[in-house]
Amino acid sequence: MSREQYRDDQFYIDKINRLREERKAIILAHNYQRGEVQDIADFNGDSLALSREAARVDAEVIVFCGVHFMAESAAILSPRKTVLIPVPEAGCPLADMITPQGLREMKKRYPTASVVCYVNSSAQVKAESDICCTSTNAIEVVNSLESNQIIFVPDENLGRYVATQTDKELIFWKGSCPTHYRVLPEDILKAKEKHPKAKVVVHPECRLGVIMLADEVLSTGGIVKFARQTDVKEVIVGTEMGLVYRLQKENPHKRFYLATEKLICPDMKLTTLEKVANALERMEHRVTVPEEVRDKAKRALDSMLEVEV
Ligand code: CIZ
Repeated sequence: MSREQYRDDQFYIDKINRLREERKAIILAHNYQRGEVQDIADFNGDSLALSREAARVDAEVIVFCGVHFMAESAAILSPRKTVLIPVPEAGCPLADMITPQGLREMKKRYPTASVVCYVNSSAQVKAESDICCTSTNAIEVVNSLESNQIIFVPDENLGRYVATQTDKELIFWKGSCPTHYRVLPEDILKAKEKHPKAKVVVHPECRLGVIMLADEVLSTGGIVKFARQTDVKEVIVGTEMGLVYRLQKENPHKRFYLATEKLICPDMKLTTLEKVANALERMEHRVTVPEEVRDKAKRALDSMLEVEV
Protein backbone atom coordinates (compact mmCIF):
# COMPACT_ATOMS: atom_id res chain seq x y z
CA MET A 1 0.00 0.00 0.00
CA SER A 2 1.37 3.45 -0.91
CA ARG A 3 1.91 6.10 1.76
CA GLU A 4 -0.89 8.22 0.23
CA GLN A 5 -3.31 5.30 0.32
CA TYR A 6 -2.41 4.59 3.94
CA ARG A 7 -2.97 8.27 4.85
CA ASP A 8 -6.35 8.33 3.07
CA ASP A 9 -7.48 5.09 4.73
CA GLN A 10 -6.43 6.39 8.16
CA PHE A 11 -8.35 9.63 7.57
CA TYR A 12 -11.56 7.68 6.84
CA ILE A 13 -11.00 5.17 9.65
CA ASP A 14 -10.70 8.04 12.18
CA LYS A 15 -13.82 9.68 10.75
CA ILE A 16 -15.79 6.41 10.86
CA ASN A 17 -14.74 5.76 14.46
CA ARG A 18 -15.78 9.25 15.57
CA LEU A 19 -19.14 9.13 13.74
CA ARG A 20 -19.87 5.54 14.83
CA GLU A 21 -19.83 6.75 18.43
CA GLU A 22 -21.73 9.96 17.82
CA ARG A 23 -24.50 8.13 15.91
CA LYS A 24 -24.61 5.12 18.27
CA ALA A 25 -24.13 2.99 15.20
CA ILE A 26 -22.76 -0.44 14.51
CA ILE A 27 -21.15 -1.48 11.27
CA LEU A 28 -21.85 -4.92 9.82
CA ALA A 29 -19.76 -6.26 6.94
CA HIS A 30 -20.45 -9.26 4.76
CA ASN A 31 -17.70 -11.84 4.25
CA TYR A 32 -17.35 -10.70 0.63
CA GLN A 33 -16.52 -7.08 1.46
CA ARG A 34 -13.10 -5.48 0.85
CA GLY A 35 -10.55 -6.30 3.53
CA GLU A 36 -10.33 -2.74 4.86
CA VAL A 37 -14.13 -2.60 5.22
CA GLN A 38 -14.16 -5.94 7.07
CA ASP A 39 -11.46 -4.52 9.37
CA ILE A 40 -13.51 -1.51 10.53
CA ALA A 41 -16.72 -3.55 11.05
CA ASP A 42 -18.08 -4.44 14.48
CA PHE A 43 -19.22 -7.77 13.11
CA ASN A 44 -18.40 -9.82 9.99
CA GLY A 45 -20.47 -12.71 8.71
CA ASP A 46 -22.90 -14.10 6.17
CA SER A 47 -26.15 -12.31 5.45
CA LEU A 48 -28.19 -14.26 7.97
CA ALA A 49 -25.70 -13.93 10.82
CA LEU A 50 -25.51 -10.19 10.11
CA SER A 51 -29.29 -9.76 10.08
CA ARG A 52 -29.54 -11.66 13.35
CA GLU A 53 -26.84 -9.43 14.81
CA ALA A 54 -28.71 -6.35 13.57
CA ALA A 55 -31.84 -7.53 15.40
CA ARG A 56 -29.92 -8.42 18.59
CA VAL A 57 -27.70 -5.37 19.12
CA ASP A 58 -28.67 -2.36 21.10
CA ALA A 59 -27.81 0.26 18.46
CA GLU A 60 -29.95 2.91 16.85
CA VAL A 61 -28.22 2.83 13.50
CA ILE A 62 -26.98 -0.16 11.50
CA VAL A 63 -24.60 0.47 8.63
CA PHE A 64 -24.87 -2.62 6.46
CA CYS A 65 -21.83 -3.13 4.22
CA GLY A 66 -23.07 -5.65 1.69
CA VAL A 67 -25.61 -5.70 -1.11
CA HIS A 68 -29.17 -4.44 -1.11
CA PHE A 69 -31.11 -7.65 -0.29
CA MET A 70 -28.96 -8.12 2.82
CA ALA A 71 -29.68 -4.64 4.19
CA GLU A 72 -33.35 -5.27 3.36
CA SER A 73 -33.34 -8.47 5.44
CA ALA A 74 -31.91 -6.46 8.35
CA ALA A 75 -34.68 -3.87 7.89
CA ILE A 76 -37.31 -6.64 7.83
CA LEU A 77 -36.06 -8.13 11.09
CA SER A 78 -35.34 -4.77 12.81
CA PRO A 79 -37.99 -2.30 11.63
CA ARG A 80 -37.39 0.16 14.46
CA LYS A 81 -33.70 0.59 13.71
CA THR A 82 -32.28 2.86 11.04
CA VAL A 83 -30.63 0.59 8.47
CA LEU A 84 -28.22 2.35 6.12
CA ILE A 85 -26.48 0.98 3.04
CA PRO A 86 -23.41 3.01 1.99
CA VAL A 87 -23.89 2.29 -1.74
CA PRO A 88 -27.55 1.95 -2.77
CA GLU A 89 -26.62 0.63 -6.23
CA ALA A 90 -24.83 -2.37 -4.68
CA GLY A 91 -27.26 -5.01 -5.85
CA CYS A 92 -27.30 -8.74 -6.45
CA PRO A 93 -27.79 -9.91 -10.06
CA LEU A 94 -29.09 -13.25 -8.74
CA ALA A 95 -31.77 -11.51 -6.65
CA ASP A 96 -32.74 -9.48 -9.73
CA MET A 97 -33.32 -12.64 -11.79
CA ILE A 98 -36.74 -13.22 -10.24
CA THR A 99 -39.76 -10.95 -9.88
CA PRO A 100 -42.78 -11.41 -7.59
CA GLN A 101 -44.94 -11.64 -10.72
CA GLY A 102 -42.76 -14.43 -12.16
CA LEU A 103 -42.97 -16.36 -8.91
CA ARG A 104 -46.77 -15.92 -8.74
CA GLU A 105 -47.04 -17.42 -12.23
CA MET A 106 -44.89 -20.39 -11.24
CA LYS A 107 -47.05 -20.94 -8.14
CA LYS A 108 -50.12 -21.10 -10.39
CA ARG A 109 -48.44 -23.86 -12.41
CA TYR A 110 -47.66 -25.91 -9.28
CA PRO A 111 -50.49 -25.03 -6.90
CA THR A 112 -49.72 -27.70 -4.30
CA ALA A 113 -45.95 -27.09 -4.11
CA SER A 114 -44.32 -25.23 -1.22
CA VAL A 115 -42.05 -22.31 -2.06
CA VAL A 116 -38.53 -22.09 -0.67
CA CYS A 117 -36.77 -18.85 -1.39
CA TYR A 118 -33.02 -18.34 -1.02
CA VAL A 119 -32.29 -15.18 0.98
CA ASN A 120 -30.62 -13.70 -2.11
CA SER A 121 -33.95 -12.26 -3.23
CA SER A 122 -36.00 -9.10 -2.81
CA ALA A 123 -38.42 -8.54 0.08
CA GLN A 124 -41.33 -8.85 -2.40
CA VAL A 125 -40.17 -12.28 -3.54
CA LYS A 126 -39.70 -13.38 0.08
CA ALA A 127 -43.24 -12.15 0.77
CA GLU A 128 -44.53 -14.54 -1.95
CA SER A 129 -42.68 -17.52 -0.40
CA ASP A 130 -43.53 -20.00 2.35
CA ILE A 131 -40.06 -20.08 3.84
CA CYS A 132 -36.59 -18.67 3.21
CA CYS A 133 -33.28 -20.51 3.30
CA THR A 134 -29.60 -19.68 3.24
CA SER A 135 -26.75 -21.71 1.85
CA THR A 136 -26.13 -22.95 5.41
CA ASN A 137 -29.58 -24.39 6.02
CA ALA A 138 -31.09 -25.03 2.54
CA ILE A 139 -31.12 -28.84 2.90
CA GLU A 140 -32.67 -28.74 6.39
CA VAL A 141 -35.28 -26.18 5.29
CA VAL A 142 -36.34 -28.31 2.30
CA ASN A 143 -36.50 -31.45 4.46
CA SER A 144 -38.54 -29.65 7.13
CA LEU A 145 -41.50 -29.14 4.76
CA GLU A 146 -44.46 -31.50 4.61
CA SER A 147 -44.94 -31.09 0.89
CA ASN A 148 -42.96 -33.40 -1.38
CA GLN A 149 -42.93 -30.93 -4.24
CA ILE A 150 -40.93 -27.75 -3.75
CA ILE A 151 -40.47 -24.68 -5.89
CA PHE A 152 -36.91 -23.56 -5.18
CA VAL A 153 -36.01 -19.96 -6.19
CA PRO A 154 -34.01 -18.16 -7.46
CA ASP A 155 -30.66 -20.03 -7.48
CA GLU A 156 -30.77 -23.08 -9.74
CA ASN A 157 -27.26 -24.22 -8.78
CA LEU A 158 -28.01 -24.21 -5.07
CA GLY A 159 -31.32 -25.94 -5.82
CA ARG A 160 -29.64 -28.65 -7.89
CA TYR A 161 -27.10 -29.25 -5.14
CA VAL A 162 -29.90 -29.52 -2.54
CA ALA A 163 -31.73 -31.96 -4.84
CA THR A 164 -28.71 -34.32 -4.60
CA GLN A 165 -29.14 -34.36 -0.80
CA THR A 166 -32.90 -34.86 -0.45
CA ASP A 167 -35.71 -37.14 -1.66
CA LYS A 168 -38.05 -34.22 -2.33
CA GLU A 169 -38.94 -33.16 -5.86
CA LEU A 170 -37.48 -29.72 -6.56
CA ILE A 171 -38.69 -27.37 -9.27
CA PHE A 172 -36.01 -24.86 -10.20
CA TRP A 173 -35.96 -21.26 -11.26
CA LYS A 174 -33.35 -20.36 -13.91
CA GLY A 175 -31.22 -18.06 -11.79
CA SER A 176 -27.58 -18.09 -10.82
CA CYS A 177 -24.90 -15.94 -9.23
CA PRO A 178 -22.74 -14.70 -12.15
CA THR A 179 -19.63 -14.67 -9.95
CA HIS A 180 -19.92 -18.31 -8.86
CA TYR A 181 -21.18 -19.35 -12.30
CA ARG A 182 -17.91 -18.19 -13.86
CA VAL A 183 -15.99 -20.93 -12.03
CA LEU A 184 -15.48 -23.94 -14.27
CA PRO A 185 -14.41 -27.50 -13.42
CA GLU A 186 -11.12 -26.80 -15.30
CA ASP A 187 -10.38 -23.97 -12.84
CA ILE A 188 -10.61 -26.37 -9.92
CA LEU A 189 -8.48 -28.99 -11.69
CA LYS A 190 -5.81 -26.36 -12.40
CA ALA A 191 -5.83 -25.14 -8.80
CA LYS A 192 -5.52 -28.73 -7.56
CA GLU A 193 -2.56 -29.32 -9.86
CA LYS A 194 -0.88 -26.20 -8.49
CA HIS A 195 -1.62 -27.06 -4.84
CA PRO A 196 -1.79 -30.87 -4.69
CA LYS A 197 -1.91 -31.01 -0.87
CA ALA A 198 -4.80 -28.57 -0.55
CA LYS A 199 -8.42 -29.45 0.22
CA VAL A 200 -11.04 -27.92 -2.05
CA VAL A 201 -13.97 -26.10 -0.43
CA VAL A 202 -16.61 -24.52 -2.65
CA HIS A 203 -19.84 -22.60 -2.21
CA PRO A 204 -23.09 -24.32 -3.29
CA GLU A 205 -23.83 -21.45 -5.68
CA CYS A 206 -21.15 -23.02 -7.95
CA ARG A 207 -22.28 -25.24 -10.82
CA LEU A 208 -22.66 -28.97 -10.08
CA GLY A 209 -19.57 -29.90 -12.15
CA VAL A 210 -17.49 -27.76 -9.78
CA ILE A 211 -19.25 -29.05 -6.68
CA MET A 212 -18.47 -32.63 -7.70
CA LEU A 213 -14.73 -31.88 -7.59
CA ALA A 214 -14.84 -30.40 -4.07
CA ASP A 215 -13.98 -32.01 -0.74
CA GLU A 216 -16.52 -29.79 1.06
CA VAL A 217 -19.53 -27.74 -0.07
CA LEU A 218 -20.20 -24.98 2.44
CA SER A 219 -21.67 -21.51 2.95
CA THR A 220 -19.24 -18.73 3.85
CA GLY A 221 -20.06 -19.22 7.54
CA GLY A 222 -19.41 -22.95 7.09
CA ILE A 223 -16.08 -22.27 5.37
CA VAL A 224 -15.00 -19.97 8.24
CA LYS A 225 -15.74 -22.78 10.73
CA PHE A 226 -14.09 -25.43 8.57
CA ALA A 227 -10.92 -23.32 8.21
CA ARG A 228 -10.69 -22.93 12.00
CA GLN A 229 -11.23 -26.63 12.76
CA THR A 230 -9.40 -28.47 10.00
CA ASP A 231 -5.90 -29.89 10.47
CA VAL A 232 -5.28 -29.36 6.78
CA LYS A 233 -2.76 -26.57 6.15
CA GLU A 234 -3.78 -25.56 2.63
CA VAL A 235 -7.25 -24.85 1.28
CA ILE A 236 -8.46 -23.94 -2.22
CA VAL A 237 -11.47 -21.65 -1.80
CA GLY A 238 -14.28 -21.62 -4.37
CA THR A 239 -16.21 -18.52 -3.38
CA GLU A 240 -15.90 -14.73 -3.61
CA MET A 241 -12.38 -13.46 -2.91
CA GLY A 242 -13.39 -11.31 0.12
CA LEU A 243 -13.74 -14.47 2.19
CA VAL A 244 -10.09 -15.41 1.56
CA TYR A 245 -9.06 -12.17 3.29
CA ARG A 246 -10.96 -13.17 6.43
CA LEU A 247 -9.74 -16.80 6.34
CA GLN A 248 -6.09 -15.75 6.03
CA LYS A 249 -6.44 -13.15 8.78
CA GLU A 250 -8.05 -15.60 11.20
CA ASN A 251 -5.75 -18.53 10.36
CA PRO A 252 -2.29 -17.05 9.73
CA HIS A 253 -0.57 -20.45 9.88
CA LYS A 254 -2.69 -21.96 7.10
CA ARG A 255 -2.68 -21.06 3.41
CA PHE A 256 -5.82 -20.18 1.45
CA TYR A 257 -5.83 -20.03 -2.34
CA LEU A 258 -8.64 -18.47 -4.35
CA ALA A 259 -9.77 -21.16 -6.82
CA THR A 260 -9.70 -18.63 -9.68
CA GLU A 261 -9.18 -14.88 -10.02
CA LYS A 262 -12.65 -14.77 -11.64
CA LEU A 263 -14.21 -14.99 -8.16
CA ILE A 264 -14.81 -11.28 -7.66
CA CYS A 265 -18.25 -9.75 -7.16
CA PRO A 266 -18.23 -6.17 -8.52
CA ASP A 267 -21.24 -5.17 -6.41
CA MET A 268 -19.58 -6.30 -3.18
CA LYS A 269 -16.51 -4.22 -4.03
CA LEU A 270 -18.45 -0.95 -4.41
CA THR A 271 -18.37 -0.25 -0.67
CA THR A 272 -15.24 1.64 0.38
CA LEU A 273 -14.12 3.32 3.61
CA GLU A 274 -15.03 6.69 2.11
CA LYS A 275 -18.58 5.49 1.34
CA VAL A 276 -18.99 4.12 4.87
CA ALA A 277 -17.83 7.46 6.32
CA ASN A 278 -20.26 9.33 4.04
CA ALA A 279 -23.13 7.05 5.06
CA LEU A 280 -22.52 7.83 8.72
CA GLU A 281 -21.99 11.54 8.15
CA ARG A 282 -25.06 12.05 5.94
CA MET A 283 -27.16 9.26 7.49
CA GLU A 284 -27.82 7.80 4.06
CA HIS A 285 -29.01 5.61 2.29
CA ARG A 286 -31.87 4.39 4.41
CA VAL A 287 -33.33 0.96 3.59
CA THR A 288 -37.00 0.46 4.42
CA VAL A 289 -39.61 -2.10 3.43
CA PRO A 290 -43.34 -1.25 3.12
CA GLU A 291 -45.22 -2.70 6.09
CA GLU A 292 -47.49 -5.11 4.15
CA VAL A 293 -44.47 -6.61 2.33
CA ARG A 294 -42.35 -6.60 5.47
CA ASP A 295 -44.92 -8.53 7.45
CA LYS A 296 -45.18 -11.36 4.89
CA ALA A 297 -41.43 -11.46 4.19
CA LYS A 298 -40.75 -11.63 7.94
CA ARG A 299 -43.03 -14.65 8.21
CA ALA A 300 -40.90 -16.48 5.61
CA LEU A 301 -37.70 -15.48 7.41
CA ASP A 302 -39.10 -16.40 10.84
CA SER A 303 -40.19 -19.84 9.54
CA MET A 304 -36.62 -20.42 8.43
CA LEU A 305 -35.23 -19.35 11.81
CA GLU A 306 -37.36 -22.06 13.47
CA VAL A 307 -35.65 -24.83 11.49
CA GLU A 308 -32.91 -26.57 13.47
CA VAL A 309 -29.55 -26.97 11.72
O1 CIZ B 1 -26.09 -15.55 2.51
C1 CIZ B 1 -24.98 -15.12 2.29
O2 CIZ B 1 -24.41 -14.36 3.03
C2 CIZ B 1 -24.32 -15.49 1.03
C3 CIZ B 1 -24.72 -14.73 -0.15
C4 CIZ B 1 -23.45 -16.46 0.96
C5 CIZ B 1 -22.95 -17.22 2.11
O3 CIZ B 1 -22.77 -18.43 1.99
O4 CIZ B 1 -22.71 -16.66 3.16
